[in-house]
Amino acid sequence: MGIKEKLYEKIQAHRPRITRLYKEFADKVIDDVTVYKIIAGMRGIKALITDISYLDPYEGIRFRGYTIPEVMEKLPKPEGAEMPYVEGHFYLLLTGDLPTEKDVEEVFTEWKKREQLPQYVIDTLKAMPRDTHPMTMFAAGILAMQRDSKFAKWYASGQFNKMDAWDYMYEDVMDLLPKLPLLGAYIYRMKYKGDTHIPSDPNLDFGGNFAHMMGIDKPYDDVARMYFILHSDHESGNVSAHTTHLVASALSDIYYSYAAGMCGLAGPLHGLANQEVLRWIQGVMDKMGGKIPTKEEMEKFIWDTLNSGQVVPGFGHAVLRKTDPRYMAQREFALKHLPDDPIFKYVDLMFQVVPPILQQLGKVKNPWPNVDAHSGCIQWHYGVREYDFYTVLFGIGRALGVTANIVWDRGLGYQIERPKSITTDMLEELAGAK
Ligand code: AMX
Repeated sequence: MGIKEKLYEKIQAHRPRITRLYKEFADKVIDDVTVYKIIAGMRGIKALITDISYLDPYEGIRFRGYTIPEVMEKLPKPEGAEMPYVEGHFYLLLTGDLPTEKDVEEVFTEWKKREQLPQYVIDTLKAMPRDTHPMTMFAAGILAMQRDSKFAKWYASGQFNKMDAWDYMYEDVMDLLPKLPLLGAYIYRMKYKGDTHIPSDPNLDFGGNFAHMMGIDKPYDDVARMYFILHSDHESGNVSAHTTHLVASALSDIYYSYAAGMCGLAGPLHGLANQEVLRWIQGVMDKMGGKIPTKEEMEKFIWDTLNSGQVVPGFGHAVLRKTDPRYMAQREFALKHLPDDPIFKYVDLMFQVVPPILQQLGKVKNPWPNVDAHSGCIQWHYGVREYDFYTVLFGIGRALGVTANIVWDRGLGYQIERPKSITTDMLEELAGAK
């Protein structure tokens, strides 16, 4: 059975569960909304459904029920590669089933047919000033492709019906995803490599082809596969996933929705944290004259940062309460491939020194490192040293989860999102503060 048929079968099997919940249990209370949750950005309110991934505070992310080590072990890999096919990971996210080699081959072939970047996207990028932020270029490139949306054309033709909407969303997603490595690599080489470009290789997979078009040798192909898989999804309340879902709930197509999500990812509290970590480490390196600090010296740098009112970047998390398994996956890779890299030595030292200090503060809910404590270090090692570009890498990975999500949103007929807002007066009254 092909991926689309399998998806349809799964959607049809799932629909009665949502219909039953909606009809028979509509009034059941699931969560409390406190004043804290309202003011703290709707923090933690159980108000979204997604089956693509689930974030357990102590265990970290599970993609379709599988932990990161399980995903890395169970998904098919290109010959000689350490990391799995991104194509296979998308199959898992979309259908919920582990792919066979044949399933991976199908996604690979389908994506190769659809990967070409339209000339008008290249023209759009070229028309932008070269000092435009790469995330602005990335979002603009995606948005420009909206003219080719099959979902939007179908809607405009007057034939829209809720039951078939997933089909057109799926087609748009399959058109968009394979273009993203080309778009990312094009932006990178246009901005930072003198506008010299390396054509896509028809024989290379999503991650391998990205490394090839970036112009970086092995094992950067495995770095790319790992990076895209690790960043693919983190359930649906984070800014990029939620924004994509929200915009799509207005029946906007994938191009509008995902471009909006990318604008959210570009914010410093979301996708930019990885570059902050590198900046912090390099600041310390400058002060140390390139030497690796002792444990005591590192402790002093951490306290200096805290005492000057700053946070230690790469540590803590809004939901997680243990070391991020996405951090651990990258740490394992670094221990194997770059154990002597000076930046890795700093990252490693921080792993030992920071958590006990943050614990001493007493207020930090999660003293452990998050994914961003590691990502920049590996990119830097392989020569991607332009910090601004790191969020584009994050964005390419994030596309895998958020697009799978909105195909399912249309499949299950989720409605337009419309929470209610109230005034401060009303909140004070409801809280008994008046
Ligand atoms: N260093 C110093 N203080 C920290 C800290 C850190 N790494 N993490 C949390 N704290 C402080 C908070 O600033 C807060 O202090 P306050 O009460 O004086 O304002 C207190 O501990 C309680 O915060 P929390 O409930 O533990 O965290 P949060 O949910 O409010 O914030 C996060 C989570 C990630 C923003 C925060 O841990 C942080 O700023 N970390 C450093 C930046 C970072 O690594 N961001 C990347 C996050 C991953 C991602 O989404 N990409």
